[in-house]
Amino acid sequence: MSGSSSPYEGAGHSGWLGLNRLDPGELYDQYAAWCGRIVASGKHDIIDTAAAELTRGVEYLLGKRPIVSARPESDYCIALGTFGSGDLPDRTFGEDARWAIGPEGYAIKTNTADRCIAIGAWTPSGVLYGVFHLLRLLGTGSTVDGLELSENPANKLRMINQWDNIDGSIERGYAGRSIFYENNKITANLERVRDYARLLASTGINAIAINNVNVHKYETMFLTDHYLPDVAKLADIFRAFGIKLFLSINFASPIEIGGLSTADPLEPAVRQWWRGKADEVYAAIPDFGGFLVKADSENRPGPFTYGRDHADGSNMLAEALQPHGGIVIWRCFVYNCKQDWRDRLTDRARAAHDHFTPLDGRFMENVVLQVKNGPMDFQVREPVSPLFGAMEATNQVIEFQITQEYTGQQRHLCYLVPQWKEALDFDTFAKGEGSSVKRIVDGSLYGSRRSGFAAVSNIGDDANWTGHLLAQANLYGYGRLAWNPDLSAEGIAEEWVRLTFGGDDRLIRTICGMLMDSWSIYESYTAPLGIGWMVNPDHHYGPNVDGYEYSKWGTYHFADCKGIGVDRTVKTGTGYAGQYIGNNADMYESVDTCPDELLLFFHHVPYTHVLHSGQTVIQHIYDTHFEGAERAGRLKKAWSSLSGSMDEAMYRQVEERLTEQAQHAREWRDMINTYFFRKSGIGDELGRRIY
Ligand code: GCV
Repeated sequence: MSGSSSPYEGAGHSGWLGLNRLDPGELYDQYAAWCGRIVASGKHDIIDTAAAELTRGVEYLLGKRPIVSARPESDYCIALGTFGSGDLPDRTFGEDARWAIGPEGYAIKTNTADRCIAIGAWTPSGVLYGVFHLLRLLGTGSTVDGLELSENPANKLRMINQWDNIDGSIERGYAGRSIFYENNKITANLERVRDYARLLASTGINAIAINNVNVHKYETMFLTDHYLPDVAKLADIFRAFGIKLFLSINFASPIEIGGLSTADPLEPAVRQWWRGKADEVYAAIPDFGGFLVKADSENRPGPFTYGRDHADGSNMLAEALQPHGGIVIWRCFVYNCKQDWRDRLTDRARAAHDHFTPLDGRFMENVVLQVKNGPMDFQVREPVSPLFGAMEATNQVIEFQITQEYTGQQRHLCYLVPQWKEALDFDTFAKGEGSSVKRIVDGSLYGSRRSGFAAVSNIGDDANWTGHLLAQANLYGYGRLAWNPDLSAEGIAEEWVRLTFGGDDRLIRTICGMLMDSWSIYESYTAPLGIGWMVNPDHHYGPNVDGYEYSKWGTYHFADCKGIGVDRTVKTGTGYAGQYIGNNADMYESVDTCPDELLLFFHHVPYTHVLHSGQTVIQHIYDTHFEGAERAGRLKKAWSSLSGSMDEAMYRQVEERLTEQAQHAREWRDMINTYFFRKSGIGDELGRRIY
């Protein structure tokens, strides 16, 4: 890497945008021929950003800074701009090409007649995304002779949620402290925030909620004069990268900062208070995105306190934001977190569907429900939430968790894109075959006006952003998938590896292989067959089979000396399987058709139950845990084979994490195997060591 003035040079700070210097040769000459000059047309801050990003990227790659200016007639150049500014993009793209492009889309074409590579779009954001596309092509060594392509994002909302607190901590953060806040203030280090905005925009992200959905005392005051001017400064930074700023709000704000005695959504004074608040926020931030809300969830206030429902609560806020074009993103993570573990009928998995489906059709057009990918809470394996496909008349976005709360906390390698793809490709059968989750969240199945992706970020102030350098692939992959859910997990991995580490084939194959194996490895040495949760309470790291078994959180495995699993069937269990539609309900209802990997999520079975794989449940537990720990060890060996073929600091960071992962995988193996051996009294067929 070169050309950067970053204090974190060499530690992964530039991420996938710190393009490696190209060696002299044919490709270098080809790029150098086109990239010496950048001509930008259309006056706009985002166009300036686009030109600056291209300049920076080309400088990294070629070691020479391109000139940004109007061009003398005969020079080759990259010409970028919005249509209608009467310049090279206008000359390059005909009517057909232009009309194929939506508001955030772009077209790129090598126009030999006019000696330019043109990047054209209807909006400045489209131009910026086009620039990042071209940089991706350059960074992955693609030819730029004869380019002719156009792209539109599949999803309108492509959002990141920060779970950052004003004291600088991050809920479920595993990469240092917040880059946004310190000591109850919004940070003055806006440079770091700008670097983050750049990384996000380069993957296509267009929205960010900058504070934790658990909104505490001081963050509640973000809506007041005390904090709004600083929030507006953050909005300025993100705006230059085409990213809208949102705030998580406290439903009880009218009481906590408004001096009212109630937050009842049907109370006129409360509604009036929110309208006034929205006016103030928009006066400070004219393009403010809206509110993200966690209400009646894990002890947060909400409409239930007043005997109202979630349509009442969200519509009140939507009404306040509507005149300004803002939206309410309302989370569906609503369940009883004070359950009695003795109660076998209450099922946390059912809760979101039970609460929200009766409200279908009652939400205002600027309310969007944010639904976690699974019904529980970001476990390594869960079925898809049955809410997808169950609310035809309601806008929905899917929520993923990039931060690895239950998937190794960025101390273990777990590339999550394959997991997300499985959820997106899941067929809900809501309107017959082909009703995949991705078609619900992109709005095409029901013609929803608002739709998309949200995800909890995995970054902090660690030099390399994500703690585990390879966890950057999850942030990158999330953005790419939000733009185009049809991209393959392998393709995204390869792109990220090429951009981050450069083009050595052996290195690319090795790291891609590690990424692609990592989810299955993590799953195999942790909780088996979809049961989840066997972690230490609170911090959620490391094995503890009964950690949540006698708790109030509704997260049980019900293991005894005979068997294990949760009976969620309609016939004999909680009835959760019946929340799915048609074939899916039938598939999960029967042990004969339930997929092995989710067997214990849906059924309580004896340890001697034979899986489709031909193994008994108990032998499967032993086998996967022995193999999983061994495979974790092999990840480290694979990485060792790359010693000397990359920046030493980057190599060492990852080596350290993989060493720890291998050790902790053995701890998982031994705890889980020992627990089930002691419970069941059944030995391992292969006589391996169990304690
Ligand atoms: C922000 C899980 C996490 C909580 C998180 C919550 C949520 O329960 O453990 O830290 O709170 O999900 O998504 O709201």
